[in-house]
Amino acid sequence: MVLVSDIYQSRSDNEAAIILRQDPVVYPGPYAKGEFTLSEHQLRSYRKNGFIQLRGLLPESETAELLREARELAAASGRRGLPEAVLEPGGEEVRSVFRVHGLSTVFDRLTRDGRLLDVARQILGSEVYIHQSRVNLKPGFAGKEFYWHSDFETWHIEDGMPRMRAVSCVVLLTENNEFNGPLMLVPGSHMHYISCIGQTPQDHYKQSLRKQEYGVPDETSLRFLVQRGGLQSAKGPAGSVLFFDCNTMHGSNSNISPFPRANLFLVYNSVDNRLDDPRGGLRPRPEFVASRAVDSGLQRL
Ligand code: 6CS
Ligand code: FE
Repeated sequence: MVLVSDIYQSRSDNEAAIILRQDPVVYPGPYAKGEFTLSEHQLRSYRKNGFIQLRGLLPESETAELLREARELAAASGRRGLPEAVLEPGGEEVRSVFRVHGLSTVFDRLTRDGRLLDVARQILGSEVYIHQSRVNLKPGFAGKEFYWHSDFETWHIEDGMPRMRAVSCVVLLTENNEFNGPLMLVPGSHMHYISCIGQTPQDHYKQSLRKQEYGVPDETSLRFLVQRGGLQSAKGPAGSVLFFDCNTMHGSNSNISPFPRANLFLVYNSVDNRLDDPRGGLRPRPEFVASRAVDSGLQRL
């Protein structure tokens, strides 16, 4: 099938463009109230900024266990040369491990934990499944940056995600501070879609997960977003949890401090927003980066 028009067109023209968001930020639905759902006030803040950070959502003892699990997984998958283990550009250190909810029962359970799942369902207004999961390790001295991007731009073009109806849940596994390259977000940026220039090469993910060069917004658009919304960094102690909309512009600096910065990402997508064909004749990315083989929503624990 050839798509004649795509409301979120990108990487198909040689000019950048800014497109207004065509989708709700918070979807009405059957999961608006639950044990761990956000308050009205919190939800309003999420809707306005495109993210919300909850300090101390997970207790220290639990976070320490998750960090241990993440490190073991990184070491084991790096040693075995699994495709899920992505190395730092020009280095040997493990940068990210993907599909952690498939590799570890601890992370699998966490995806169904009410503290996270209630919020994801509340925001997306439906049952949800995991589109992508990963740990970003950003080791001290060696962890390289993640340049500015909207996840949705990549998921729409490279994975065929139809609409903006996914939310990333980030569990801080170590403290994130001003020294170790915390995530930076542009408040309000989720309301604009930055259409990027450049054609995407086949199997782009092999390169982009180490260092992204396509699907990168232009400087004029970034300036526009930051002038409107400013910047915020997601600093906080381990156990804090950040929920951010799939179209929120974000990035992070490299970590030249001695302190490692490890974060777990669970991306929830609505079951009503399952993946289509990628745009521009691209081959679908592998299952460990973009899940297609899920038949039903997550069962809450
Ligand atoms: O390509 C992806 O799906 C990923 N790339 C980045 C830089 N962020 C989100 C996602 O993990
Ligand atoms: Fe991202």
